[in-house]
Amino acid sequence: VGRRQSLIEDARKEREAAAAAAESSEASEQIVFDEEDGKALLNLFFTLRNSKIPALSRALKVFETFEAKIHHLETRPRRKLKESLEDLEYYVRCEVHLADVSTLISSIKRIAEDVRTTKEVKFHWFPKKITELDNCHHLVTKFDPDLDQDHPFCFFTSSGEAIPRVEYTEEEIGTCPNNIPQLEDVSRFLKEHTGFQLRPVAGLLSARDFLASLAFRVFQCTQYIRHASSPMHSPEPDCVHELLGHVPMLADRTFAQFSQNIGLASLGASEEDIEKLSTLYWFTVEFGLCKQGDGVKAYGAGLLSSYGELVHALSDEPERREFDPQAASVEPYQDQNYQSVYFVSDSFADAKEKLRTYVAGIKRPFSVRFDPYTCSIEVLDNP
Ligand code: HBI
Ligand code: NLE
Ligand code: FE
Repeated sequence: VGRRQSLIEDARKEREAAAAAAESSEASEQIVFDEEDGKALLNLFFTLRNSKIPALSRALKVFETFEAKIHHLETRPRRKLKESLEDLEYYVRCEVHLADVSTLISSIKRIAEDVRTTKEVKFHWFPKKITELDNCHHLVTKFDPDLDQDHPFCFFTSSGEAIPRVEYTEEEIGTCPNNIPQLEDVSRFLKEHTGFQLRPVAGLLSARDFLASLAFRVFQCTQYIRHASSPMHSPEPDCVHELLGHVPMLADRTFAQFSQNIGLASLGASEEDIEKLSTLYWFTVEFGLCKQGDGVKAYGAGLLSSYGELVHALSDEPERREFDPQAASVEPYQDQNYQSVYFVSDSFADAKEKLRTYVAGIKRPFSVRFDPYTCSIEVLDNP
């Protein structure tokens, strides 16, 4: 630990000195991370000084100190740059803890010459075929099966299968007038109109999984219903929210495209971009307002399914701002209470256009295209 500490300290000093000297680094140090386990894959190229000091073993000590797992190590011939340098270049590919990456590089720089690190591209897994949505089912809140033992609510069905019908109790039906529509019937209707289909889900999904399904025009829907004693607001989605809030919007062609575009933008995106996209989703799909004639109307699903918040949103209480994706993507939001800010679009078409511009600014090492014939995602490498 002591040696590691001193390496870290030395590296810090070195970095500061380097910054002070405004040393232009020829090396591109973009390292792409495997966010799942906090490891980075790193490629290093360097040359060692031709001297009596065993430079290679010193270099290897650095990898050892940082517990870097060496996947590959080779020497290769190289044009002699200076007389003092060896005509061999070392290439090391290793796996290292995210937090140690920059210190490891600085440590190698103290021993070796002409250190370069290359752009290694590693991004989050994402579904490329609609059937792979079976992997996108990570719940954020635990669904307690003890609570609803009587109900055959579906946790997940493979796409293509019919959504099981639920027999709601008298009390549940009492939350809304007449009856609760079955997801399977609604899904068939939507499919005919905009190609969207519903999939049953047991609760709140991770934003990444939820958004990924939108890329395939699949909307993951809860099937249970809020308690009849609090019909005006529910902090979590339920089928009142899905059916009164989301479904009408998903039946609109422009809006369906807007939703799919958010989904496509989310595939393989960084954690930070997922966070921004889900905030953007929140202020549009869930709580968006839109101009109509001289007035302002609500279109967000979270407003259409919550009479309480709908009245609040259109009152003088909250702030209403013109929709700007850049601003909306970083605006803090409320998921337990009513919003204090809403964004107003000129029209769906305008919102779709603005989103297109925003999405174009998201950096990914590839681009995606949805192939409607096969319902799959084509991945194109960026040049
Ligand atoms: N999961 N089932 C479900 N329904 C949602 O509306 C939902 C979700 N997970 C995440 C999420 N919404 C929000 O983070 C969006 O902003 C993406
Ligand atoms: N607050 C909404 C409602 O009561 O219907 C649900 C919000 C889901 C994000
Ligand atoms: Fe919702």
